[in-house]
Amino acid sequence: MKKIVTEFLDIVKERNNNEPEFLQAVEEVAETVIPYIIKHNIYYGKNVLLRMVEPERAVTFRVCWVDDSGEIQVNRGYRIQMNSAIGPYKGGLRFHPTVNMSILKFLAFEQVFKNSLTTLPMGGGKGGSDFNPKGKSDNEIMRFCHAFMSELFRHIGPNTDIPAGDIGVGQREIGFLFGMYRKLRNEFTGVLTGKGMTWGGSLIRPEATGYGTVYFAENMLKTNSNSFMGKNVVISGSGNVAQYAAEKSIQLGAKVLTLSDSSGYIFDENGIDEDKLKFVMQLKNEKRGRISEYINEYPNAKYIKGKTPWSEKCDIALPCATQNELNGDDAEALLANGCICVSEGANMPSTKEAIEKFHKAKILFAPGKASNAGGVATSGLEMTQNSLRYKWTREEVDNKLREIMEEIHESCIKYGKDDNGYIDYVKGANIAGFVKVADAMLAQGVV
Ligand code: NDP
Ligand code: 2IT
Repeated sequence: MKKIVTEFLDIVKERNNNEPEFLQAVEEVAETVIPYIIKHNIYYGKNVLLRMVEPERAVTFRVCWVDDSGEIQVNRGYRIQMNSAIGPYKGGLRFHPTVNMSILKFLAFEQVFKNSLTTLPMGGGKGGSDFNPKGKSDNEIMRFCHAFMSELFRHIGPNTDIPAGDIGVGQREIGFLFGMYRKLRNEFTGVLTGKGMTWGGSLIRPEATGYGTVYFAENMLKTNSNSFMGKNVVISGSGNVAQYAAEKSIQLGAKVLTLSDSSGYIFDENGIDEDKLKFVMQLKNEKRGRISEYINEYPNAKYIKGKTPWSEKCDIALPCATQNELNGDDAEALLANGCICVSEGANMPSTKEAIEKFHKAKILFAPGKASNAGGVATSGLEMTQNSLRYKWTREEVDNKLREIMEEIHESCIKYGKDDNGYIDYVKGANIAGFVKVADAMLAQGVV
């Protein structure tokens, strides 16, 4: 078995040897899915996984724009169209200086499995740019987004590829991107999700990833007759996902102790309550400030510069910032402090070593492709509402989101429960995600 996995990974490595994040994502999937393929004749010998690691299409393009001082800036734009066997490509756009092929291919690959898990008909894709939105004026953001869409528009469409937000892309950016698409195509369609509420957006989409991550964790805790009530929660990040993971944790009776950004984290031993979270949302979303400014408003809290929050004592950890932000040592610290549940809001935030330690300690661990799927699932609900030219209420969308998170949890149990009763959510999510896409690919032949 090990030999077949190694041989497969050697082929992928040879083709993509300068793409470490992509290889990391593929390795995790291969180790859990190949043993399943070997046991199931319909998939064996068809090179299905080998087909799935090759993007159906990958575009890169030049993005030129003029900054506020009149200087011409050049960035690189990307869209990876990974797999469309079960629906049009769907996945976010990331604007961050670290964006490259490896990062976007790992995200697009994860997205294929995640979207399959949502139960909705969406293929997988991802895109973005090495553009750094930090410190840019609203006008610069607008000019960049317009320039980016003036090329991207020819590759996407409501039945082809439907981008959304990710790191550095929120409702402001989606607005500018949508405006240029609408102008160039002379069409008002649901080509992007995460839109504003007055122009086709869905209620609960802004909250969905963070809420979903907590709903998934609540489902995991339920398998041990446990819940969020009275628990201490440590969260990383302070962007879209972290903010709403914090909000839902508080609503379920937990105490949120930390939030962070790439410069450091804040620790509030009295808990970040609803009022304090409102302050954070204003600070991050309107003033576009740094999390360190929290202690100016709440001087009893501490700011720990240059560190991640994983050494703080907690029951539940929700990594909601970025890939590989939680390593083996961090996992050990969490376990030593009695952490019983880790639910990933970010994509691939835990390293391979960290996941191995969580599994060895048999704690509840959910990989992002299962636990953060609420965001894209609600994007799917936004697409449905756009097609119906209709709008569901908050309660309707929230109920559907809860149901979807519960179904994803069930799928993970179906394929991930070991003989001794431990639920390996990584294995469960990978196999459940794979089966649906593989079945569609086999039905459609070699294309
Ligand atoms: P935002 O841009 O809103 O927030 C990102 C947060 O993560 C910020 O606090 C940012 O801090 C921090 N961060 C970013 N890069 C790094 C880094 N290299 N090291 C440490 N901290 C970092 O993004 P989102 O909240 O939307 O996304 C967070 C994660 O969730 C990502 O992994 C994304 O792929 C994933 N995700 C997002 C979904 C969505 O719907 N938005 C859906 C599913 C997953 P700073 O300001 O210092 O950069
Ligand atoms: O990683 C993700 O699932 C997202 N950034 C959201 C994608 C989407 O299409 O809503």
